[in-house]
Amino acid sequence: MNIVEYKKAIQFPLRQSTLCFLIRDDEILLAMKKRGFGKDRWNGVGGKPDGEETILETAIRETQEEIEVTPNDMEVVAILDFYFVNNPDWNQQVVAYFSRNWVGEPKETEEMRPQWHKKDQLPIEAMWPDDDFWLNPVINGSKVKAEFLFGENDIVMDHNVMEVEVLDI
Ligand code: 6U4
Repeated sequence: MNIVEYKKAIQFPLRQSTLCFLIRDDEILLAMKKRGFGKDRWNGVGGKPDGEETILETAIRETQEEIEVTPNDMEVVAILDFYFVNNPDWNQQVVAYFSRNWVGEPKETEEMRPQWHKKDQLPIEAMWPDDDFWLNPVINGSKVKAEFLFGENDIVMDHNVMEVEVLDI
């Protein structure tokens, strides 16, 4: 099974969700997911829209809820389409943001435990396997449009990663 074949058989549009990474100097803020989807993985913070919220409003609210920080600037850095062969309910388009300016200090909540990491020392073995394909180019200044097909145990069965000039949400 590859992405082209899989996409012929599923419902569109994908539901959207968000990821936000705080950036300072040579560090990136990752957060350990303590429960639910993605438990025990380091990731950005984010989730699904509530009601009629825009995707940007969602990204800001989720960051407030999960690490008690309010981002002031949000740059869209990647749009990631995720397909799960065994769990189509998990299929989603993730809009990923970098924020370099925010109010508050990252705090642990019931959902997430935030921690600063050196940009060149990501804990990749404890992150989603797709992160290995797109996060470094984004850290190095690229904007990325990508799609991933996951199989058993979230193994990446197929992927396309494109560096682009402009990202349309
Ligand atoms: P709720 O209902 O809010 O408890 P939650 O368990 O927080 O749900 P959800 O669905 O709101 O999860 O958000 C999923 C989070 O995981 C989003 O921030 C997007 C992120 N995500 C989903 N698939 C991912 C993947 N393959 N790689 C990745 N992040 C992913 O790096």
